[in-house]
Amino acid sequence: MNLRFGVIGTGAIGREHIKRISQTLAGAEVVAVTDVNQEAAKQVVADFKLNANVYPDDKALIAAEEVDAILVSSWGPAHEASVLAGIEAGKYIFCEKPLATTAEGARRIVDAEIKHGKRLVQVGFMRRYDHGYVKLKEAIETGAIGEPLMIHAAHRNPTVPETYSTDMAITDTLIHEIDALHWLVNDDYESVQVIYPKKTKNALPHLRDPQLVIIETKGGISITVEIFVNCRYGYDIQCEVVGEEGIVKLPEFSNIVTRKSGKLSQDILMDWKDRFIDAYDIEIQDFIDSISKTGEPKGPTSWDGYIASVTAAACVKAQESGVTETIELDERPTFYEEGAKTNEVSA
Ligand code: NAI
Ligand code: ISE
Repeated sequence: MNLRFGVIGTGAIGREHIKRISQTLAGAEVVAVTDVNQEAAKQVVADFKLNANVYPDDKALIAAEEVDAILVSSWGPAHEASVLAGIEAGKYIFCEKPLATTAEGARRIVDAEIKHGKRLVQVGFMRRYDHGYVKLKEAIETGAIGEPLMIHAAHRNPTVPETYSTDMAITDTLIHEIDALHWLVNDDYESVQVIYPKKTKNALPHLRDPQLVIIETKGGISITVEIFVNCRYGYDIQCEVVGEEGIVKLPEFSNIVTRKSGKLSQDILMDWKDRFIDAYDIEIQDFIDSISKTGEPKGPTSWDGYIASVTAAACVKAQESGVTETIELDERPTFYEEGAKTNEVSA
């Protein structure tokens, strides 16, 4: 039987996910949608010829009997309330990043899920499903480059809207690296510092851009991430892991090579939607298949969402203080250890 999705938030990524669930993936369908902009919700039903009900708000959609799973793709600050209501109703939840905009909010979700006693939530950290990142992790885990010592990463967007603020470089953009990098090297974060290099003339007056984030792990790995959201030339994600015996680096996104007018060239992607298109498909297919096979999602957990929210909060503090800030996590509940199932709420 198909997993029946209700989608909360039919903006940019909500529409992308609705399209992939209804046109590309197997084992699921979209049966309900809602958006504070009701016209946008109705439009998506018409555009993708969905056989879906339009609900006035998230509460009504979550309560609907035909909805097995909710997909939360509203604005970040609205995520926590929808996820908590979804857990309360015992529905499966695929939540776009961030799980919650505060560490306390993410912890409330963790506690609610543990109390429920079964995993319901998967967070949309799609890089864990990207072919390049999976290959990097394999190389690290098989010892191909020896002990990892450093990571150099970059997250560049051609441009951002006027509403994008300096802290969003962390909470909206770096959050992907925050999740992917500790997962890559299987280590915990210790501390963070943020440096502002010379500002680009292409950034609006209110925005510090670029930014350089320096993170130390508990195991002693030094990580530098450049965030540059007005780089103009393209959407560019770079990641290089330097080990004791060698280096591994993310592959460039494959594209045809053109020889013309005395030039050898290759197009660079301009949009995040294209760079991770396969990873988005795979993460949601995994959510659907895991629930069908085991009754639980097995992708990035609420605990991963909590780690990201705590780390993002420390990074924002470091942006403001200009000094090194520590990253302090609660102890990982046994509920989120591989294979563990318990409904004990950890302190
Ligand atoms: P968007 O602004 O295009 O769409 C958000 C939609 O949610 C809007 O239509 C808005 O009216 C609606 N909305 C806001 N609050 C709502 C509420 N309480 N109930 C129902 N609808 C509500 O934003 P976009 O780019 O689609 O981002 C949505 C979320 O997805 C964000 O959390 C963002 O960080 C995340 N995202 C993740 C990406 C990824 O690579 N994994 C890429 C882009 C966005
Ligand atoms: C956007 O919200 C995303 O999540 C994209 O994946 C990211 O690359 C971009 O910087 C964010 O604004």
